[in-house]
Amino acid sequence: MMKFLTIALLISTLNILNSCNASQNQGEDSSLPNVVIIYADDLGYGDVSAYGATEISTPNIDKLARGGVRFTNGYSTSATCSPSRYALLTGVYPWRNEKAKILDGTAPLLIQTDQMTLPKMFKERGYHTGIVGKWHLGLGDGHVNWNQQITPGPNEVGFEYAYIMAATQDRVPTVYIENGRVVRSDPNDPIEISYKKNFPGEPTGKDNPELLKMKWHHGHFNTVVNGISRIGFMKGGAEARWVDENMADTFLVRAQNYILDHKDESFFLYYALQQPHVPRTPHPRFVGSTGMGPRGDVIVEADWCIGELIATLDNAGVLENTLIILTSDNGPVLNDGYYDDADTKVGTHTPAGPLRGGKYSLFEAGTRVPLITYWKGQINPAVSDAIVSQVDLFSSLSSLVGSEARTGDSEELLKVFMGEKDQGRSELIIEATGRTALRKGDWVLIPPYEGPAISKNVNIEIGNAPDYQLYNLNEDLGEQDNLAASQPDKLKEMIACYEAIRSD
Ligand code: NG6
Ligand code: CA
Repeated sequence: MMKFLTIALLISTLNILNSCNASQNQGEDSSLPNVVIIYADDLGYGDVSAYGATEISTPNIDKLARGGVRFTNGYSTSATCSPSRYALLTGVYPWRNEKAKILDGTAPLLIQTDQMTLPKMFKERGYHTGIVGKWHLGLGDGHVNWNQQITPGPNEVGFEYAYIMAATQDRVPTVYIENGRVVRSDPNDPIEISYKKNFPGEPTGKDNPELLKMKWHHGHFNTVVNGISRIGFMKGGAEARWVDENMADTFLVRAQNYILDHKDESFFLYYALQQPHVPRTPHPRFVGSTGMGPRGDVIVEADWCIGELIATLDNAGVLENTLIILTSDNGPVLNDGYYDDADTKVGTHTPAGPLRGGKYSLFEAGTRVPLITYWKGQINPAVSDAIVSQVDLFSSLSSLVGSEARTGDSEELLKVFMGEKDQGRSELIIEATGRTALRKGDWVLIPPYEGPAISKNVNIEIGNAPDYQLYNLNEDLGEQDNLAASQPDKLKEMIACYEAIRSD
């Protein structure tokens, strides 16, 4: 009897609460949860303690992993940034778009403005949509005037609020852009950008090593900003140039403010962290926190940011109505172009965990990344071995919010992401610097590709070989034993499947 009364009371309270919300939200479906995607840059499968790292501690990511679903077979679509982000936001495999390659800071917008996107889908369902952090999907039409409104960009493909860096931390323009306007721009000190030639009199890493606080190793010898030489040439915008060491805080505060500004409506926030991509520039309060140099320290910094963001959701009273998805755009790299001790101080830490390869690679570590879904009170803690890809978030989140939007490449796997089902995709195409491979069940097929087996600059096995490679991940997670010759039937089956999808 007592129990019945309690339930009855609860129901009537909920009804009252619901009707309050309904009037607040002017008829929108107030039961729709917020969605926050936290997207790290170059964070490897083995870089967080929840995935087995012992030399680095990521308590805030671990909290999400312990309280949510930790995927052991979660994939980005690509082993580099722009293509992975393209797939995340469009639900379309990047190898279908030949322009989906690592983009320069002057590249035009990669997503068509009439294309369906994840933020547009949310918007159609009444959400407010925001992006804070790394964009790297191109801006404008290829002839951007950085001193005027920069368009089209994130605002034109579905984000109502955008506070971004255009490309990467190592590429010009080294400025923040808020809703299409360079922050702190000055008409008396106009910004000019070129990826072809320097502007007369502007210092470069190549000619002015005395200005550098971090030396370049390969690439990265153009314009010097904040003591770090970048890819590409930049002139002007002295006041607008970012201070790398403050970037984590800058983005965090914008993301926190976004949550506070929109906590009373349903919102979708894409929080695209810049860590641990180069140049790695931890804020002084994180310097030395790992003994691994800047790469380890910025992972700890990123983890702290994630903790602060979760605390903001909690304090705003919306944590229990928010699905959080944490993942990375591609696998890890140590030396990606600067002398920052990443390779010399890594010690026994294994950024790729038990996987072979890394960033740029068709081997597993290129695209198999940490992937965690967390929703306090809704998702039960679990470890899932289901195969899921970031390209699936489009159809799955669409299903979550009651939208009909789907794409052919994006599988609706909502129950898998919610930890209610174990069966993910049966197969998936992965991409790395223009090459592709197939994962199907326990098996991986890497077609023959010309070129070096190991990329010399970054010292990573990128997957090139003169013949087909076939691995059984169930028995050989580290992809050491090529079964192409000993398993001809399996090889044939895999090639047929690969070619059928690629020619689709
Ligand atoms: C490469 C850069 C690398 C990094 C990468 C993009 C050189 C030699 N290397 O071209 O440092 O910027 O592009 O990384 O310039 S990503 O994570 O955004 O894809
Ligand atoms: Ca990346």
